[in-house]
Amino acid sequence: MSRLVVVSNRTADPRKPAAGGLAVAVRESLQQTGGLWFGWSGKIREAADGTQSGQGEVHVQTAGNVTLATLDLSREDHDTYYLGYSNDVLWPVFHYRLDLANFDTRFAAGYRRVNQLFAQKLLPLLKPDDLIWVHDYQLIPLAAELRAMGCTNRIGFFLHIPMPPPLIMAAIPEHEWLMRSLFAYDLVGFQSEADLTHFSHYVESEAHAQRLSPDRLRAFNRTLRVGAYPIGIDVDDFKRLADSKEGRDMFIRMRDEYSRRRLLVGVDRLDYSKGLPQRVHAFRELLTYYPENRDSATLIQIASPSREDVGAYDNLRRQMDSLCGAINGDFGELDWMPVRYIHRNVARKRLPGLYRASRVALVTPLRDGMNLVAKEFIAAQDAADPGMLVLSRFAGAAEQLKEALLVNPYDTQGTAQAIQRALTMSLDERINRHEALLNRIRKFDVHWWSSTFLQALEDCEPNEVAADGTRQTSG
Ligand code: ADQ
Repeated sequence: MSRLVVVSNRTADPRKPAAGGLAVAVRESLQQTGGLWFGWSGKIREAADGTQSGQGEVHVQTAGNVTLATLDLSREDHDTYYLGYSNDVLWPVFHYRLDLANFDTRFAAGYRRVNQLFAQKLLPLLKPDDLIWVHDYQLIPLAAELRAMGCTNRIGFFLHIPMPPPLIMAAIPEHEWLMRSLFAYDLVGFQSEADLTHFSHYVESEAHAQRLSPDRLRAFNRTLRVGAYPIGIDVDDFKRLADSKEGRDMFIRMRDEYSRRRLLVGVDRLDYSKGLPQRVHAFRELLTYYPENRDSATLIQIASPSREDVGAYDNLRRQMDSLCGAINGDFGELDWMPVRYIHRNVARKRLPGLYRASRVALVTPLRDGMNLVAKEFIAAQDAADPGMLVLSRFAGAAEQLKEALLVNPYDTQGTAQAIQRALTMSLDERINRHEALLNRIRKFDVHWWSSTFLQALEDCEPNEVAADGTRQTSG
C-alpha cells in the first residue's frame, strides 16, 4: 500500500487532541496508515540582514507512526502568502465577501513563492509511489509547482472552504491561474454538491472544459477527477468525550446552573463568515417578539480568537462586544443575563457537556464550507431528550442535515421564528429528527470521508508529466 503524504498550511502532533476541523480530520486519516505530514512550522524566521531570505531547513520529527516535516517562513513570505493572499484575498472571496478583499499584487507573488518553496522542500522527501493529499486554499498551486519539478505521483486536493460561483471567482485578478492550477491534480474534492457545481460551471464557462462523465472534466489538456466528499466527524470519539468523567461533570454543572433557563449555544471561531452579529440580532428579535423567553432563554456564545492580525477581525470583535453589551443592558435582570459571550478558546473536552445541556444550537454562518460544530452538537445529544439544531442553509452541512431547522441568517425575523420553534418543539418530533440526523452523520463520518477520498485518488490512472508541468492524459 502507498504511503500517505499530507500537506497543509499547518501541521500538528497527531497524538495530541486537535482543535480545528482540518487538524482533527487529517490526524484521523494519517494515524490509520502512518505517513508524512508536511507544512509550515508556524514560526517566522527573521533574516539577520533584514532581507527576505529567512527560510531555513526542514525540521523533521517523529510522532508515533507519523513523521512531521515543517519549515519556517520569512516575515515577508508570512505577510504576503499567509496574511495577504490566503486570508485577505482567498478567504473573503471564497466566502463571497468581495467587499473585504484586498487585491494587492505583492500578495499573489508571495503566495506563488511559498507554494514553490513548499514544492522544493517536499520533493526530496517523496517516494515514487506516495499518495499526496494537499489540503485547502493556501496550497492551490502546489501540485502545479511539484509537476514543474518533475513529480509524477498521484496528488489529490481537498478544499475545506466553499467554492464560489464563477462571477465571484472572476473578481480575483489571478483567477485563471488558480483554477488552471487545480488541473495539475489528479483528484479535486469539495465539501458539497453546490461547490462542485460552481467549479464545473467555472471551468465550463471560462475554460471551455468538457464534461467527460459526472466526475471527470477535461481542460488545459488534462483530465481531472472531481467529487463532493462532505467532511464528517468521529462520532464515537465525540460520544466518548461526552461520556467521559469531564464530559459528564461539565454537563451536570451546566444543567444545574441553568435548570430554570432554556440554554442556547453557539461555538465558533470569531470570523465574519460565521454570521455572529446576525445571530445576536436574531436572538434579540426572539426576546422582543416572544417575551416568554425573557428571564428564561440564555445564549452562551463562545467565539475563539482567530487571525487577530487581519483588520476585518478587529472590527468584528468590536461589533460583537457592543451588540452583546447592548442586549444585556436592554434586557438583563439582576439574576438573568440573556447573552454570555466568551471571547476565548474553550478546551475541546468541555464542549460535549455544554452541547448536551443546551436545548438549541445556533449554527448560522453566512457561508461555511461544512461546519463541524453542527455535527458535534448532534453527536453529543441524549437520544431520549435531544436538543434541536438551527442551521444556516448557507453552511455546507445543510445539504446533509435536512432534518435540522434550516434558516436564512440574513432574515432576522425568520431566524427568530425558527429558534422559537426549536425551543417549543415536541419531544416526539425532536427524537425523530435527531435519529435521522445521527444516522446520517454516522454513515458519513470522518472515516468515510478520508477513505472514500483516498480510494478515489488511488484509483486515478497515473499519467505523464507534460512540458509545462501539467500532466497529459488520454482522456
Ligand atoms: P473552521 O472554519 O475552523 O474550519 P468548523 O468546521 O466549524 O470551522 O470547526 C472546526 C472545529 O473547531 C470544530 O471541531 C469545533 O468544535 C472547534 N471549535 C470551533 N470554535 C471553537 C471554540 N470557540 N472553542 C473550542 N473549539 C472550537 C474549516 C471550514 C469549515 C469546515 C472545516 C473542516 O471553514 O467549513 O467544516 O474546515 O473541513
